[in-house]
Amino acid sequence: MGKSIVQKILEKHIVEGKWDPGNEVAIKIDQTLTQDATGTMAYLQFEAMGAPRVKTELSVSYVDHNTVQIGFENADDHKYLQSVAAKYGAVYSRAGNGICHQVHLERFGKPGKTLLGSDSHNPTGGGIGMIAIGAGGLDVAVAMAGGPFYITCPKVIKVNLKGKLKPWVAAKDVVLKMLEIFTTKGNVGCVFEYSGEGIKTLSVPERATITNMGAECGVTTSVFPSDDTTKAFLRAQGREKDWVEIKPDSDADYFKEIDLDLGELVPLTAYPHSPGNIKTVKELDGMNVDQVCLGSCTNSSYKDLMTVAKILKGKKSHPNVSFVIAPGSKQVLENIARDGGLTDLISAGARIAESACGFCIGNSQSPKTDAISLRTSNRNFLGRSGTKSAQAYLVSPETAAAAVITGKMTDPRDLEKMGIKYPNVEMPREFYIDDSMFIYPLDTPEKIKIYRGPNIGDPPASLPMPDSISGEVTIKVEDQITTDHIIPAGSKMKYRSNVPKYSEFLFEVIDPTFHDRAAKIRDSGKHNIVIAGLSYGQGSSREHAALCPMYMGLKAVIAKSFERIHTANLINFGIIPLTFKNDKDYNKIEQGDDIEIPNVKNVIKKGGGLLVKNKTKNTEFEVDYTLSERQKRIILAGGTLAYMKNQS
Ligand code: MIC
Ligand code: SF4
Repeated sequence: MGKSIVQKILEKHIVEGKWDPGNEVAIKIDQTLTQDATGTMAYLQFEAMGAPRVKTELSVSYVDHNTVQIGFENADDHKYLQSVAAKYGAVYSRAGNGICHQVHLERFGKPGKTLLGSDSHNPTGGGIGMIAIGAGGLDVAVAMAGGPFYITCPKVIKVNLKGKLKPWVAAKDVVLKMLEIFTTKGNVGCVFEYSGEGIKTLSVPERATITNMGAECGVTTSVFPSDDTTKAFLRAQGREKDWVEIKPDSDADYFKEIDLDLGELVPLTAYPHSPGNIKTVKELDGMNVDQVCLGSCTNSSYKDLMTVAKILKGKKSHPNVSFVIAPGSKQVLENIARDGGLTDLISAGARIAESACGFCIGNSQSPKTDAISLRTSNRNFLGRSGTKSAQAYLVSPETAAAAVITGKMTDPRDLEKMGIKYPNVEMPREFYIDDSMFIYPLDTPEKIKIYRGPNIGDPPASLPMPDSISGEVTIKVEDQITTDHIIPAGSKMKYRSNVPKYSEFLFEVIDPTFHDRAAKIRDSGKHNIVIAGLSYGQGSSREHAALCPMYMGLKAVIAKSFERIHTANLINFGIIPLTFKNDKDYNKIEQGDDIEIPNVKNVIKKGGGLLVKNKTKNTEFEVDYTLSERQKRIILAGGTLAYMKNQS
């Protein structure tokens, strides 16, 4: 039986275990990336590990999330990251250079390599034929220190693309269709591998749009082959030498296969408040739009922005629409400027924001109360835009451009009726390249003093697993709780390096009283326990969704199911993820109930079933835990850092 691309790349990187979908394997990581919001903690953890230098082929530290710099906190973090990168051998990408995933694709991504990133949209690198996986900062720190990364060997789903997209239908619509088919739950442990004749019609940035938003389906990653299109992209980036061909064997073995005819797709949108809520744009035709945001790591490439620029050439943005653009990178901004696109966008009334995450993370451009906001980004969770009552719809750049003109949700194909022709934007044969915003590490690390401003604190220590967990259900939540629900980003994100302060915002969007109630329980010597529905911890890789709960004394989450990255983060911080043996037991437990999980330590050590006693209701029920031997040792030690300390 032949091999898929995923199997080919992973087999070359496996250092423990073997290719066996469903079982844990450890892989060698060639490259890492961090961004500032997760990077400060990752580098603090890296420092705590005591490695003298990063041991990967390449580690890049990007600054792209917290670039607003209201107050000293962001600037302190940036300076810390710059000094720590120089000392330990990482490349530093300065604020203004662009969004980590876009920049990495342009300047560093290499087909066939593994890339671990402390950001859930790291799979963007799959567009160039990498196995690019998102993880918590601590896992990335371990990889930087030369340790392997542990994953469940994935089940590979082949997505056979046929035909060609029609004019006005975009790569974004492909991935929105994937979300309609696969939804945002239940794909844990799978990888999407794209294949078929249709891939030839998609450029690398279009492929990257598709792999980027695979994250919303919950798959471990998504990957495209590395072919002549990849080669042309790398040539245009002055990096043809980085190209290698990567394709599956013709008789490769897949877990599942689906066909997707590109020619049959239509413009789609994800309506509030989940990227999995899919409708056609036509269905919402005529809905008034207040804001249009073009950018994010999903849709901010040269092709995306030039397409919108050409559609808007000579037009003006509708008076009711606030239209903002955050270009994906300095390279994108510079190239659209040189090719005239920037002038057309400015002339149409676009508000040009910094090349950074910006609006996508609710860090700026929060829309007005009850606004309808059309965004080319990847997440429309409740409150993520910074305005709780706003309704965010995820769309393609083409659909975004149509709304800029009409002030309404408009199927972009209808622009033809207004005499606007579909602009066929060619990929540049050669990009204008300027790498001056990267700072390369020095060979004299001893000369570098690490900068630590008052915003930089030490990562809090965790406690080992007690004999029994005894505490209270601090909060009971529904299905599909995202890490944005658990700990918000936006304006609060500047406290990422200050865990006690950041913890004040835990579950804020659902229940602002959570923090004070949890503190009371913790300070009375009891444990906090969270009860959740399906797919708990969707969305981002932010380890603060586990680190801050750990700081508040959380020891267990009992859910119907969990998402991959969040599960790993909980384990990394000594919190045990438990699943109901019988989902109906979810209905028998309430916020405020007194809970005991007796003998948890011994059961994890020796094996056997775990029982949860509800002392308030005088009932009990069984729970499951799926932990490898390594994960059991981590949980018992109270988390990865404590475990590593015990080892040395
Ligand atoms: C996101 O899109 O939610 C983020 C902000 O990029 C996060 C990372 C973070 O919270 O710092 C992600 O996707 O992992
Ligand atoms: Fe940045 Fe948004 Fe992409 Fe997250 S999803 S990396 S916040 S642009």
